[in-house]
Amino acid sequence: MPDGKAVVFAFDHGVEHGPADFPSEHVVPEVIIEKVVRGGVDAIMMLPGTARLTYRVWAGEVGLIVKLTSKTNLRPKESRLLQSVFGYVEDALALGADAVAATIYWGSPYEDSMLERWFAVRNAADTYGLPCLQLAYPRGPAISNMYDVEIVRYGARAAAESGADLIKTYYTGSRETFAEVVRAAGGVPVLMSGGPRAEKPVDFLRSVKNVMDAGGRGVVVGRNVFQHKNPEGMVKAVVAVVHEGLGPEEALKYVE
Ligand code: FBP
Repeated sequence: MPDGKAVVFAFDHGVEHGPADFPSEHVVPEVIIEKVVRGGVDAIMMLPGTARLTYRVWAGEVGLIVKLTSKTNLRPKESRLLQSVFGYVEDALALGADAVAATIYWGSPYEDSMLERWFAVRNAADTYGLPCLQLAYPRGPAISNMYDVEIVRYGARAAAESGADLIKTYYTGSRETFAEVVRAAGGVPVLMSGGPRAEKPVDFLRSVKNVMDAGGRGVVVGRNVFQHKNPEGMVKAVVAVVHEGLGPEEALKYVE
């Protein structure tokens, strides 16, 4: 976006968590996508298959970030620490993507395989001049608290040093700690990953505001939007905080 900030709708949960993640009115992908487009998201991040399925409702309306890795929760627990290939940079290009994305679980026993995949994506994307978003998620047997600032900033730094153009990572719980994450990323824009739905929307908006005040560049949000009864309003509220600098309480007017 011209102001260097972004609100991205994350929509890979049908694979990552399964359809049970969606309230029944949002199980059909086009229904929720129409709502977030109306709400004014800047872009949607989804798998190539989902982008193909829903082309009709987003094409020409919002940006597209094609996510090229994923995993299901149907796998045995230990192999959920690996993201598999879900498509190629050429698929993203054919879909008219503005960027591509891939996850690395930093600290996973499969870190090495995910790095191979990351660099395959990174190199192909370079050929076509596509930016690469890294979902830099610290996760693995040696990590007891994946939201700890030391851990999150380590992941963000590793993302920056592995060539990410944009980093998506966990909120560390406060403006001060998230500022440390932003600093460790050394100038690569950092976006907050939404996380499980907050009981009160204002709490989520507060986190977004803290991220922005810490120097973050926006948010990639899924559940806090599609599990809300008013997804369009939630998107409007997040957009107001990210792009207009509204306070969380003030932005709530869009949700109520
Ligand atoms: P949310 O805003 O719903 O947290 O979405 C962000 C995201 O990274 C999705 O892209 C992904 O499907 C999900 O979180 C993965 O969540 P987890 O691995 O923590 O269960």
